[in-house]
Amino acid sequence: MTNVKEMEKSFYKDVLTGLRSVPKRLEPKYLYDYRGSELFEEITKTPEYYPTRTEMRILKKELNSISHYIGDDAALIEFGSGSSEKIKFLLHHLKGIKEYVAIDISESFLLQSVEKLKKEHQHLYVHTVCADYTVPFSLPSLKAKKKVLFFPGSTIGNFDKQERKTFLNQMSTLLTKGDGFIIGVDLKKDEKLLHSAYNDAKQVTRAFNLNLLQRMNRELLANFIVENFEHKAFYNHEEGRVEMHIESLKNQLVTIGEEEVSFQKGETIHTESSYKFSVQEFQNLAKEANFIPKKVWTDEENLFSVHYLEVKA
Ligand code: AVI
Repeated sequence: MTNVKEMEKSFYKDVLTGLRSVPKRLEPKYLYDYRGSELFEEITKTPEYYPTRTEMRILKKELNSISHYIGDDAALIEFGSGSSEKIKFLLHHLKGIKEYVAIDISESFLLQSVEKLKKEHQHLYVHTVCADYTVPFSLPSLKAKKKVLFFPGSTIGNFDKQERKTFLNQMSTLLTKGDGFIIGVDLKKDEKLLHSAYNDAKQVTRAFNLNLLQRMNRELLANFIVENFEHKAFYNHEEGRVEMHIESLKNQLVTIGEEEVSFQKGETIHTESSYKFSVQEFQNLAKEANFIPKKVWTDEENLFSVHYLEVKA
């Protein structure tokens, strides 16, 4: 497991490396400080951002089928949340879940949201793990018969090709034969719909993206003038992904700690990729990582998919 102090130190190192590379880029995990996590929650409530509510609709509609796959004595292990409606809904309705493990990179956000869950589900064993799940970590020892990983929201789409391969392989090593993995995966679709999902009218996604500059100002004593930058998000057809960037509106020099970084007008920092998949594309990836695709649930418009994978051996 990566501890929080190490994560802070590597933030500074990663920022300098990322902003000195060509093109400039920062890892999407840095979008999620406390404020970033709050803003992301807000994005999920905008009318344009269809993934969260569509996934929730699928979970509601397919509850019986999901219950069948989870079984009657399972530990549900969730990556990246603890506060979402999705987990509350599953814990409330699926009596086969006897234990819950919440894993998140943001310690304060994790502890706060899990505290509420504990009060609402007094008979559930609840564990919290503050970890960066993109690097190897281990699970606490669990009582339940079966482990089921839960990775909703299509966060897998924020990993690049190699990262998602590594992630899926790592997930399969956390499991033993017969254990499961429920994963939400956003589907390829009309570009206009994708464009507006990442350019919402209330500009919450813009605030979420630009918060990264404010985070660097807060945590790394940087002096970004936020008004000198703009949010940019578009679908890259060849790559099959929505790209989010922060664009510099002028030539400028920014101080970060004791270092300086220069920006040309129009130059961007690539802050996030959000890959979209076909069902077949994703199932092929899962198979390469020792999983058997057992079931896929989608909505009527084929916007989003939820997969149940079983680990082979
Ligand atoms: C968390 N992740 C799946 C979101 C996405 O759609 O890629 C993050 C996000 N970025 C902008 N809006 C939402």
